[in-house]
Amino acid sequence: MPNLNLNEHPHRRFNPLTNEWILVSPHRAKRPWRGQVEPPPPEVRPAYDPTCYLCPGNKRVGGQVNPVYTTTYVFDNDFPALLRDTPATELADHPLFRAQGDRGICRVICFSPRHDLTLALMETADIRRVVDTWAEQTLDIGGHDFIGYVQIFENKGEMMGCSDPHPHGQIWSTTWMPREIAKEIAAQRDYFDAHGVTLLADYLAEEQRRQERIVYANEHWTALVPFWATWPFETLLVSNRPARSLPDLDSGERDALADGIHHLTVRYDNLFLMSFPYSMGWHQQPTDGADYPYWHLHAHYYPPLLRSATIKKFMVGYELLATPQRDIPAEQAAARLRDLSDLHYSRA
Ligand code: H2U
Ligand code: ZN
Repeated sequence: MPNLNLNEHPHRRFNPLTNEWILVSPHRAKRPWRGQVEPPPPEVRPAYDPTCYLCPGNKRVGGQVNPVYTTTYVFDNDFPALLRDTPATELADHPLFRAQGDRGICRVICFSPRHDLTLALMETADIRRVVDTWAEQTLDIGGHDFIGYVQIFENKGEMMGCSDPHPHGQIWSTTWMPREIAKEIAAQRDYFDAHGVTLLADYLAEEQRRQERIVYANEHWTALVPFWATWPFETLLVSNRPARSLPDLDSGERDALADGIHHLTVRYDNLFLMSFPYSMGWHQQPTDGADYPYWHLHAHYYPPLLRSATIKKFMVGYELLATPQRDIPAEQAAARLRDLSDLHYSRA
């Protein structure tokens, strides 16, 4: 038997953060593919849009009016997925029909007053304001006794279901640990118990040694395509120090994070010469008051595009029914992102 070649042979890779396997089929990346697709014409947006419900001074769908804000602005979601005062009672009259009332706080964060910007186009000093707001909101929402986990995220682009191009993100928080967090708690705890260091600290050290999947790094942050990436251009943004949460970060680490977000999102836009869609979000230690020495702060970026501005990776039959699958190996995706310019294509 010849040795396994990860660039040629179908194989599976293990995701140690979730304890799940994914299927990689590198030989299929060579399969025929018709034609080059032209990037869509650049979307020109005004700095202020009178019909946008997130622009400063405008009326939201729920009837509230935004202040004439000049920096990052947060408001309570007018259509929250969770409410603060739901009865917490459990319906457990049959083990196969369980339900539990849940409570939470949901907010919307406008990254900038400018309707026409995205994180990729914002000044690094303004991205730093977003980082500070994420940290403040984690403390504020997580400070409520009934909140166990604060999930910060951004849906970007129509393809990811984003409802308004005005740059914004969201926060949903719950009393309980959501599914992905529960998986990462178990995996990071078991690793820390066995090795005495965080799983991501050991992983980062090994990625720094191998230099195959790192897209961008600065003094405090590393952006890489994880060995076990599922989406074609998925990345993980990890703090070099095992900080547990955004509020833990000192000023230098926050500036470096803003720099990391800038460089990663510019490269994403430069990949297919478009405002690159993705869902991203932070995984930080829960806020239920327990101790999480094993938690290592990181963000996941999940972009849906595969080959061009319009051709996306479908997570369909096999992925839904069996296990996620990808074609281009993580190393090739990382090399493509790494080799892109640091200068946004619209400014080049
Ligand atoms: P997206 O990030 O997926 O675009 O969602 C925007 C959120 O903004 C969505 O949760 C909220 C919606 O409930 N929203 C308001 O709170 N007020 C509004 O006037 C419109 C949208
Ligand atoms: Zn707007």
